[in-house]
Amino acid sequence: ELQFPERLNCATELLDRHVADGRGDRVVIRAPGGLVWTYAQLQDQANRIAQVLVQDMGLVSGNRVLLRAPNNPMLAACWFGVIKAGGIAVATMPLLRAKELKAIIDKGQVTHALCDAALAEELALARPEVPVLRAVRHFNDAGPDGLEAAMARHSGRFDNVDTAADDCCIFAFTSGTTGVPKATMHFHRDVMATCACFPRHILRPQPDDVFIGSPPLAFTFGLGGLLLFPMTVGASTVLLDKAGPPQLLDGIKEFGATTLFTAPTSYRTLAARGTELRKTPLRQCVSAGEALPATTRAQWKEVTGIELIDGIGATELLHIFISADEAHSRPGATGRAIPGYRAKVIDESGRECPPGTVGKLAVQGPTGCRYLDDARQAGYVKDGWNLTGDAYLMDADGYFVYQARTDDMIISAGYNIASPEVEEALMAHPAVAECAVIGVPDEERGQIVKAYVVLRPGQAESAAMAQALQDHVKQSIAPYKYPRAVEFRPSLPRTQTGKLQRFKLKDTE
Ligand code: 3SK
Repeated sequence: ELQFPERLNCATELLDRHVADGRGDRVVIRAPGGLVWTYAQLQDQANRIAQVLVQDMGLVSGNRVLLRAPNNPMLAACWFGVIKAGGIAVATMPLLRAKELKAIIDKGQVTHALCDAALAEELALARPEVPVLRAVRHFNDAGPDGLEAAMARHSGRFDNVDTAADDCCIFAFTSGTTGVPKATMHFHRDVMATCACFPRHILRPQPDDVFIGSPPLAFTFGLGGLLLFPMTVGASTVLLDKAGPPQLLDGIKEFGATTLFTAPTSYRTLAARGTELRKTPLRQCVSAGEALPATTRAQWKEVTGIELIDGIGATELLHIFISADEAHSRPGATGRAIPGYRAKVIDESGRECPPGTVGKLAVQGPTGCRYLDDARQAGYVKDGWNLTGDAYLMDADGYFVYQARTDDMIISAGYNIASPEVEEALMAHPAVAECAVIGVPDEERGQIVKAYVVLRPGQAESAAMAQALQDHVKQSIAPYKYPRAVEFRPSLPRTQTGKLQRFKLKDTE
């Protein structure tokens, strides 16, 4: 079991410790345009920001600070500045609009904000409606009122606030795939526990590794993968403000990245140019955020020679809790519970299912769900186990095989059909670019399987194409799983982190 001292500030452990131990000259962050910061420089910036927060903006320990920026070095410095000052970092997705920012500020009772000048507009629109937000500074702003001007008036030295290990330091908002946002609260010790699990047991990064990826730092997948995990070993990270597949590919080449964090959709697009990656130092590729189809894993291995590291995490548990390293991966399985976590599959009455039986995933470990003032807490944590909302089966060797989100299991004429399995079968058809499968009400069968399909460019939407896709599914998996209805769409609804929002399709039925 992980043990932490009673007093703990995770910025001391992840940032200051490197400088104190003589690693201050190592590079920690690179960004397009040539910006390079060492650990000592990041510490200097974060110390100045902490002083601006405390001395100029009146922050006291426990205040909540909204952070709003694309992934860039100043966002990372602000995150550490808030933590050093004893505040609670409330990082927000860059694409959020005023209405969504207002909901977060209200829910989190956010009193302070540090915002990239390029994204100031929506926050300014929200501000008149959220009087609780009393102090805002903009960064990446050369003006006299910008954060940088205020930072220049302070020294690069700051004694971190003496926080308790179980003082809150992060509110991570999640709308999940259902659309109603919740704030998950995480302590300083949760941050350190996360760093002691997936990176230590699965990724095992080296100090010379260079991390790169697409998830925003506002999504805990990105916060861990692109900031905290490289810093556990004094490695470096590349922060890209735009991180679509073309920018990732260029970034991997330009910065000599070794370690990639992105989602299956992005791996599928990158695979088209994957052979170019064989000439780069890229050696580890982590996939999470949504289920990884076995076809995507196989395709990536074939074009790059690299075995994907799959994982399932949750904002509620901060990061990944089931995974397997390259040597222990099994096609079709996410992996096993990472040391530190326990996982099991339970039935409707909470009893553990025998191996091979589909049920609800339940997880226990050093991190766990604490919603801020939300009745949904009782549904997520039962008898000390976190119910993630995923349907899984566990095999006899303790490997967990994803089936669906529990609300994405379709019951049709008495058959249990997992949406992702049908989607995977459809994705293997050469005409299909993306697809989503849901259950729709049907008088005779209770529900029928319906597929929404985005075709590849040059493919024609027609009844013959729908028939071809249905036949293809019947030949790939048990015929009763084939989509009895097929609808073509130009695109599919996704969250800002790329997760498919099947509920939006269900709402249109
Ligand atoms: O799988 C996810 O959605 C996730 C969420 C938070 C942190 C990490 C991950 C992989």
